[in-house]
Amino acid sequence: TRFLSTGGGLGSPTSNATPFSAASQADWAAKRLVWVPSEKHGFESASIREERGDEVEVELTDSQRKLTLSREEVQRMNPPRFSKVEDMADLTCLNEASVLHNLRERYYSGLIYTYSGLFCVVVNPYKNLPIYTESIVEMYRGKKRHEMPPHIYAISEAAYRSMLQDREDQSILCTGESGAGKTENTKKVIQYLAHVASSHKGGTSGKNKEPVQMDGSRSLTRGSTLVNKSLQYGELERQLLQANPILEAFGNAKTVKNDNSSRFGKFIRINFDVAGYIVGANIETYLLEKSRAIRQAKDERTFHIFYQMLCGASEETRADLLLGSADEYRFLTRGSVPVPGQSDSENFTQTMDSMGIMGFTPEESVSMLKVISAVLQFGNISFMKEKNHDQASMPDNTAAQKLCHLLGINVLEFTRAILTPRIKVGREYVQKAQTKEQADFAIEALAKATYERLFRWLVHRINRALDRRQRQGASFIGILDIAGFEIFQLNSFEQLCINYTNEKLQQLFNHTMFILEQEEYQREGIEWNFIDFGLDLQPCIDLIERPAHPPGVLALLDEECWFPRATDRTFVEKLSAEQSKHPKFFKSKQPRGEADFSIIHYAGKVDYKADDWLVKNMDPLNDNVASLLHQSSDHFVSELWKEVDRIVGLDQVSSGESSGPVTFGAGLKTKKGMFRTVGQLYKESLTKLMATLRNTNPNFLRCIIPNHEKRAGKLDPHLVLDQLRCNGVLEGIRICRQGFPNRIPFQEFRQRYEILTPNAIPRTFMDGKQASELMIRALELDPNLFRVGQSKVFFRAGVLAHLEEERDLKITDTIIHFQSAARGFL
Ligand code: AOV
Ligand code: MG
Repeated sequence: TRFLSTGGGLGSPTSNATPFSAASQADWAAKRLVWVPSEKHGFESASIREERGDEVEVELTDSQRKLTLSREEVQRMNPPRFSKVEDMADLTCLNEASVLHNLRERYYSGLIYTYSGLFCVVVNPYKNLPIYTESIVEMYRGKKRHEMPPHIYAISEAAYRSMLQDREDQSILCTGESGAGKTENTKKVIQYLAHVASSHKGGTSGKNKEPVQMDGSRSLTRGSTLVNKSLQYGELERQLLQANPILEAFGNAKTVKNDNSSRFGKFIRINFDVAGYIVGANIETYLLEKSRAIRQAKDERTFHIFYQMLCGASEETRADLLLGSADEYRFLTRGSVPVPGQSDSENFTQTMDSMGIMGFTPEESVSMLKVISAVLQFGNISFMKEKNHDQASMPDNTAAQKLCHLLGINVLEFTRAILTPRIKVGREYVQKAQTKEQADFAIEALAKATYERLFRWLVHRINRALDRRQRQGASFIGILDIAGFEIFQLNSFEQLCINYTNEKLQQLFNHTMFILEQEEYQREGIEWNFIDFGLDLQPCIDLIERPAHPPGVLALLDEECWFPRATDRTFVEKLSAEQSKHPKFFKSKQPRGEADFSIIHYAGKVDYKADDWLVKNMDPLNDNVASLLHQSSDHFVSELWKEVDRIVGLDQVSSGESSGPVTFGAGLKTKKGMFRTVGQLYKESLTKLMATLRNTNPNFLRCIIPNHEKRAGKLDPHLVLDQLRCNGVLEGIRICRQGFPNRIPFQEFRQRYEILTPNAIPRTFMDGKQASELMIRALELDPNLFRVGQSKVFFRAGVLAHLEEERDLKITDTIIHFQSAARGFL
């Protein structure tokens, strides 16, 4: 089953291996090898020379340099029989160094997937490995997890089998930092399921020997439209595979970290009937980064579809959509930024093809593009400050005309709605002139809202295509692709939301681990009170989501949004006052410090800056323009704007003294019943997601980025360690260590270690459990170091290393004995 390593090597194993290669068994025992911290490698191999109280003198294997370290800095190395283990929970020395070493060794051999107890860890190879072909899908089909090397297919298969056998819904949760491979792996899960669970006749025959490219994936398998023509799938499966390319065109963008970065989170739910055939699917999305539609950072782009349209649209379409070139649009801050290895115009054709397969009508596609063009056009409207007063004016209305043409609204009405909107004062409406800042703000908000509504429509439309109501779903597998913890220098509202999500997901993981461990111990009849580590995360979660007594961050933010004269500053003050005693909360020390407050998240301390949080949470819009759009003569546009009553109008917001911070207050109370803040909406969708996930059997995939240069064959040890810490792998191992992580079936235990207890077991037949018990008695192990279950012996971390050592010495002795005996004989 080592096929996954053939041809997949990521670098020359010999060149990469030197300081960390697995020692031979003899070396390991004789030299007492350990791991010591190393700037360059994370950890490097050394041997113990002398132990003095709390200090240890070691000699580095590589340079023979001698060092004296404190005992905590030295981590034990696993015996060679544990080299490149597929499940790190099987390691007997469970420490950071060994985990890193194991991942690294495997990575350099092209083995990117590794289990760590309940987790599957995958390190982004940054190159195409031959491990996702149709024949490999076939190899995993019907196999149990331990029968095959670790793989995303093994996870998918296990989820699928467990769904069919136990009738339990499943989830696969992918997390990791940007560029770690969440989206690529999500696509592989769908590819796998579409293959093994296709209801299409002959679809699963495996006779198709053509090199069929199986996923609709864009970044890895560019240019392949074979999938569309393949007879492999039924219509539903084909459409399911197209959902990703479409979503990626509209929701992904090039960032500094990832050329195809998802700027939204998603939960894809695939429904199956009792026989295990796919009967439909549904996609839920979270937090689209809509601000990208109007502004991009250096070396970044807006959503792919903008460039695709600008490069790929035909002359005729260009004319219809009033398209210019990339550098004519102010919202394309960086003009046209090419993505290495990508052709925007080819991708445009593919996106349009995918939409065709999904069943979009040509009219729908054109309508969407029109709205995209309109989003760009919004940015070209510019205002001037009138000479003698603050009022904004629009000297040139060319852009506004184009915009209104595209959106099917009247340009005069639009101009009035932007420059002098009708605002309710008391019981009456008055027209209120806007300043240039207000008008600019309104335009940006409208452009962002337009794009967001388009995206929402798109998801809805895809769901309509994938939802086959006539066929009843029995159970589902849900795949979550959502950003992991984000810890930047300074963090905003978006990071709070994503970190809050990850806090909840980590809690779900800890809880699942706790339950499963508990069950295993019970099954084996072992007394053990496992601590529910999920409880550890509750204080931080409360700090964010608690509604009252005292209110958490989100509730306080909402409260402040309804409060007259409130600002981001008053929000920070109230939060600090309410939560000053919370153990996970820190108010920034210096009065005008960089950060406003910090939260001790599970993954570490995160500094938040509260600038614009009130605005981000309220997301106000010019409701005069919104209702114009709602009444648009273009059916598609009016459809996008059908829910206008949920909007907080700009009139509810006053931008203090000229350019001062935006404040809220006046008159908002009238709408409070209907309106929901961004924070509230997010909390609700997260609550719903968590409720769904809690009713599933979860499978956790931790994606790891090996370096920040997008380079194959390079693993930055400190970067990887940081991620292992953030994503719970190291914590999982720490929890493991509290129990009895190593489990060996009686038979295996006896075979390997009987040599240590030569006279303990009678030569006659003996039951495995009894034999193991006798052996353990003969070994005189401390009772706290082991438990004997129904089918296995359970050991504390490290005990097996000790047994291995003894076994080694014994074997060496025997050999020496034998050799000298032989010599003597001769
Ligand atoms: P992400 O989803 O985790 O980041 P992606 O799945 O988009 O990351 O992966 C980033 C890039 O890494 C891909 O475009 C591929 O080039 C490469 N890659 C990832 N996994 C593999 C793999 N298994 N084999 C080959 N190449 C791979 V983000 O959405 O940015 O949070 O925001
Ligand atoms: Mg992604």
